[in-house]
Amino acid sequence: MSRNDEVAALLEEFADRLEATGVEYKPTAYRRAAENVREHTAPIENLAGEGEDAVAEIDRVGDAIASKIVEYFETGEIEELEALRSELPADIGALTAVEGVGPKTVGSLYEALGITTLDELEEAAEAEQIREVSGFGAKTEENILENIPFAREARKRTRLGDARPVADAALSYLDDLDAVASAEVCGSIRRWKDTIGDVDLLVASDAREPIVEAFTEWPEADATIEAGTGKASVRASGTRVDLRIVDGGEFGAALQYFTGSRAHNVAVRNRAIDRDLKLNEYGLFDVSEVEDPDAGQRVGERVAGETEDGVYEALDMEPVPPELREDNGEVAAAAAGELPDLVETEELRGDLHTHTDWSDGGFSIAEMIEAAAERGYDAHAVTDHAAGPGIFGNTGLDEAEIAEQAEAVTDAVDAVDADIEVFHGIEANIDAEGAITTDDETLADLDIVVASPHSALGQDPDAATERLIRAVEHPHVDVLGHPTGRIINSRPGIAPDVEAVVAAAADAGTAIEVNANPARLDADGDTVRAAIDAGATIAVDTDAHSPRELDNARYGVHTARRGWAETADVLNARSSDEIRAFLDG
Ligand code: DGT
Ligand code: CA
Ligand code: CA
Ligand code: ZN
Repeated sequence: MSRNDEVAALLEEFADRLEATGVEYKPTAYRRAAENVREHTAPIENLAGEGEDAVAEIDRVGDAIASKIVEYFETGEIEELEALRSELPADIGALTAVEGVGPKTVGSLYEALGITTLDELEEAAEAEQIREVSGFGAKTEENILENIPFAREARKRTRLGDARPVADAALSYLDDLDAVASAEVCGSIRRWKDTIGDVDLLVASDAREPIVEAFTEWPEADATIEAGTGKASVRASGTRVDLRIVDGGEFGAALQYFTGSRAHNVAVRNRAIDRDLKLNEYGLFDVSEVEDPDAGQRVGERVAGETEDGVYEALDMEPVPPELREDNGEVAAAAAGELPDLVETEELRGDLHTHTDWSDGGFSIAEMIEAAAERGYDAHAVTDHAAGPGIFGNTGLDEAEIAEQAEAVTDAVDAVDADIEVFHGIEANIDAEGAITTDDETLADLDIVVASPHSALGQDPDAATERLIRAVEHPHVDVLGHPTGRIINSRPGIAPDVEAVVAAAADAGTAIEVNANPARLDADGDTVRAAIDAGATIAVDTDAHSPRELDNARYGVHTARRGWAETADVLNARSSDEIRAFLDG
């Protein structure tokens, strides 16, 4: 979130709280100001640094609001907002997300029943207390109760694995329309962020109306949110899908702009300004001979805009892969011609973490090997769950069962008779103290040991750090599986000191897994980057429980790319001989 977004959200909260206490007119002024702060292209923190007058230059931001914004940057809070918060200590954002509950309702329900959270709102509605409050009735109470689950869901961002298929389907639908010259996904989807606010699509065409019409008639759309001349939004599978239509000559500039992130765009735009160029969603313009570059969107001489690569090249930069566009050093690297040569999905040569029906998978060893061979993989590891903490019932294998499975794997390899190297391993458990809960002798006989935390996922960060360091230093552990145990939108997992863990992993020659299951994406991009900087190896594995889940590999690869992973950093992008050498080492 940029600081502009952050301040806009604060102003919106301010508006809601004023409204909840019965103030008139002022809330509207705060909401308008919020909108303009969000849209403003200059970073608000810079303006605030220059003082109130600079902030008040933003449209619809008056002196009073400007002084509050400056106060926020100087002191870290806004006194008047803090007063409003203590006067009405309710989570107004969560409560107003319930359809039919506005700021005024929040105020009344706090006053009458002391409601501050969604849970309390639900309890009160279930106890039929709300219908007793003046101005409310049984019908209102029923509506509130009905809408709470949706509000809970809607406040979450959509997982990449849920949104990406929607984006792919929308894109292929648009691509098939005659009027569409080119189409691309943009926004956070194109950057492969692990969660998505909404899906953004961009189309080049000179026939806008038929495209908007066709888009709103897309069979997979559940509802049209809005339809204008150059843009439209629909809802599909619970996600908002935004479409923008531009002229072919401006497609590259628009693609660059709407891919974001905002922070990356600010950095690139500043580079343009340094070169007497003006960059916006319409193109890159030479404004060195122009008196007022802000006189219009397309002033100056167009130097790029048809293709995105052309925009970067005209700024003396290598084109920046979307996954890197987070303003984390990629602009300087691109300018120096030093961008990493990122790993690609097609370069994976095997999967080193998969399950079968010997533990909680749904398919036989042979079926999983066949599926891997069909994908063209050279290597495949069978790593069912070992019994231990966090593994439900008797799904996990004990030492005797692991020995038995070794023979079954040999038999399956003979039966399948495919040109693929199969490793027999286990997904062992790291207990709360960092011990591996399978016997050493058993681990020593295996080709590969993936060790993962499955229990005590609420432990404190120091304990988690010690735990993972001990696990990666275990002599038989080859790969640290899903390091935090997070489930996106559901549980945060442990929060170890990442630098310390990856340094230990690098020293011990233990690979860090990017678990490609879209509910996990664990390690995340930041951890991958720290791991590579520390000299550790990355394994991109699907943790597949079925042949179909082997297709999740792309989510893992793009997450690794967000961590600047090159082909050479990734264990399973190597030949099966090299993988074996790593595992034996
Ligand atoms: P999301 O949807 O929350 O996961 O994140 P994004 O990055 O997809 O953001 P979104 O959908 O609001 O806008 C898509 C991109 O368009 C964003 O990454 C940058 C660009 N963009 C949109 N509105 C603005 C704006 O007001 N200022 C700037 N600088 N960029 C914008
Ligand atoms: Ca978006
Ligand atoms: Ca959007
Ligand atoms: Zn697993």
